[in-house]
Amino acid sequence: MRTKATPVVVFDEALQHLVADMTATMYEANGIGLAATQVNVHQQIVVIDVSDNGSMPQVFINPAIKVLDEVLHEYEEGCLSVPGFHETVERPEHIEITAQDVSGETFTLIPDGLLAVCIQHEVDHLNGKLFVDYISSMKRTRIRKKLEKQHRQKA
Ligand code: GNR
Ligand code: NI
Repeated sequence: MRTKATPVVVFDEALQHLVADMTATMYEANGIGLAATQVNVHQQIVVIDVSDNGSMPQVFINPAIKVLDEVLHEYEEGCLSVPGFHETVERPEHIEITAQDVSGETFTLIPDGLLAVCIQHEVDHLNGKLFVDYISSMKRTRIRKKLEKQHRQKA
């Protein structure tokens, strides 16, 4: 779960099978996304379906996120790898994602709403990060800043 995924370099039939397996696993688990990391494959592969009826599977291979501005958005996140735990996470709302599809074609899109949240959650998995670390580190930062501010005001 902590291993960093490496880029996919070969776009072959085995990759198509892996993507199909990951998509099935995501649906079986009633998840809206799955990173290869979660099935112990350490390659940069993400599948997502944020549609209401599980009819719009999307594949992101070698995804790269560009944050477009400083606007943050809060969302109550859960994770198949951290069952039973939910916590509000703050992430950039406006991002651009560049990735490759299963045949290696590069595409760019500006996701909104849940897709923007989910893709960031999944890219964290690829980097060996879980949303729980994220919140605790944010909470740590928030507390530290608060303490620093109090300290400054006393001085
Ligand atoms: O199914 C999932 N739901 C979810 C809800 C809010 C934010 C992120 C997610 S992803 C999660 C599936 C999962 O753990 N993917 O890594
Ligand atoms: Ni997750």
